Amino acid sequence: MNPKELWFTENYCLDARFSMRVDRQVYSSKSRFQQIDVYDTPAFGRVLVLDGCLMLTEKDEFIYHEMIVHPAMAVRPDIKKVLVIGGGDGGCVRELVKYPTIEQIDLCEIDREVIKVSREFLPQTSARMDDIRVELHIADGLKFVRQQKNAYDLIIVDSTDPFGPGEGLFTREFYGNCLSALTENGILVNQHESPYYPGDALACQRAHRQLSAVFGDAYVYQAHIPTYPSGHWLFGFASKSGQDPRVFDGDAWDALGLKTRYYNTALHKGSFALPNYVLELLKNAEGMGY
Ligand code: AG3
Repeated sequence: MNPKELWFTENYCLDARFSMRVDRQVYSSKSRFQQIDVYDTPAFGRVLVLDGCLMLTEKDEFIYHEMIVHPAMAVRPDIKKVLVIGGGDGGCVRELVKYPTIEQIDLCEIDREVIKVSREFLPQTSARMDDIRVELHIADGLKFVRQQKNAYDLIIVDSTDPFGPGEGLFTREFYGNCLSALTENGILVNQHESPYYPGDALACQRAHRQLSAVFGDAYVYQAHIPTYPSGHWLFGFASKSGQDPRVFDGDAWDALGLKTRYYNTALHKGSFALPNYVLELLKNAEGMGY
């Protein structure tokens, strides 16, 4: 490696890491909550890194943001009020505003700097934050959701990993408060970590265990996100009415004519078909003692 070259590396575990070459560092600062870095990279475009963990790249963020939003919207096209917890980069909001039927989007982000930096340096992701239906709340999601009762048809937890500011968003208490914050048939979708490297797999199991304990049935679906640890990422889907997210009207969603680059209704169904080792991991999680 040319010693003059600049690289960003994320450690996936003690024995594996992932690197991308950096053209230049665009931003670097420590907020009250975390270290925020933005780089320009030849392979992935501009990238956002929080506390050394890669949050998004311009090249593949569409996969994550489409997959955290559209499955729930296809299952419940009548969703009107949405709460996004985290998500200060605006990627979820960008996908949500594609639905004219959504009336209100509350975004609860703990770190106002993330919103500021995304607005300034990540226009592709943050461009729709100014939509008239979007209201920003700079607050701790854990506390915010505690005060909401029967208020949202959909809650999307677009958090960091379960360390630092994101930790509380993987707890039973938080999921319990989400349950009370949801309307009758309300849905919760969360980013559910990767099943692959041992530390991530454990986080995945914990999330699944807590979510199932609170909601009863909790479903898990997957996507391929090249720049997240192992490239294999999971999402959680739980609803107040125990709705099976594999059963939905695909033609109705297609008839909306929305433009997506990853999500489609055939993939929606397939995304809930999990590899055996992941099924086993999740099954074992349900019996875990914490
Ligand atoms: N939130 C989930 C990112 C987790 C990535 N973890 C990691 N690189 N270790 C992404 C926020 C995008 N709105």
